[in-house]
Amino acid sequence: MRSPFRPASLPDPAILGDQKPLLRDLKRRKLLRGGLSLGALSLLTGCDVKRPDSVQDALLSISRLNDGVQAWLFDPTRLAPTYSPSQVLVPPKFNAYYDVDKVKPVDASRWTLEVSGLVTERKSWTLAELAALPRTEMIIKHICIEGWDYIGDWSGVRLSSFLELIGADRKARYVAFKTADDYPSSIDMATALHPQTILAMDYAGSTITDPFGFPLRLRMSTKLGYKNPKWITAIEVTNIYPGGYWENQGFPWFAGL
Ligand SMILES: Nc1nc2c(c(=O)[nH]1)N[C@H]1C(S)=C(S)[C@@H](COP(=O)(O)O)O[C@H]1N2
Ligand SMILES: [Mo]
Repeated sequence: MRSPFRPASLPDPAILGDQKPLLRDLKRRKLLRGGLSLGALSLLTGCDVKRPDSVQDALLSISRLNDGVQAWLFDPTRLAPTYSPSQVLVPPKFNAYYDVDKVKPVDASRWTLEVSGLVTERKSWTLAELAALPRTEMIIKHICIEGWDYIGDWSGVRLSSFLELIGADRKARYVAFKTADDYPSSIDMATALHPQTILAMDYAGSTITDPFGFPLRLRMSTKLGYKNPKWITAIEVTNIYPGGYWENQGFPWFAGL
């Protein structure tokens, strides 16, 4: 697997200069924010950004990726395609901002989900309480901005039902997440209320395993992989822009394509 985490050795900025037309095009299509740094670019693909052709490969893969999924143009009322059980990849493909052997499993007996912000029920939830809620299952495609995808079978609690349960102000702008591995994330309220946005606990009929976000992770059909936080520990409903791990480094926040 390509590791997207290459913090060392930032390249000469002149190299990106050669890619100005491509960069401009990606910015125009809102695929990159102004501030996408060279560091973020190298994280994005794991490519060696010291080699100009590889910078171009990276940018082209972002460009192609979007063209392939543009048909899904986000619409809060529209459902994304679903797939059949025979297409599901077991186990799923792993990604994080570090390698799989660095995953720190969450201790379910001590784990709680903290709920805060613009909600009437500001309590913490245990896993048993969450597991007792009605479940929804969906077989959807997971698309990582690095240019790979897989079909996965996720089940858990619809985020819209959970927001209703906690008395969330559904006119608020954002739902923000904190995770056990310091990967803050956030989505717009329309996406949070989308029927294919769930707090997932199971994958392909079994409890999600540690690398894939046990005990609780977000799965949405309408956003790229990096908008789906794993190992969630807190949910906040807010009107203050919360940003996110990759978003703060220049990746598009909406990422719904
Ligand atoms: N907590 C946390 N969630 C995360 C990440 C991460 O590094 N930490 N990586 C994101 C990225 S880039 C992708 S593609 C997906 C990968 O999910 P998977 O391992 O279940 O396929 O998780 C997303 N959620
Ligand atoms: Mo990703």
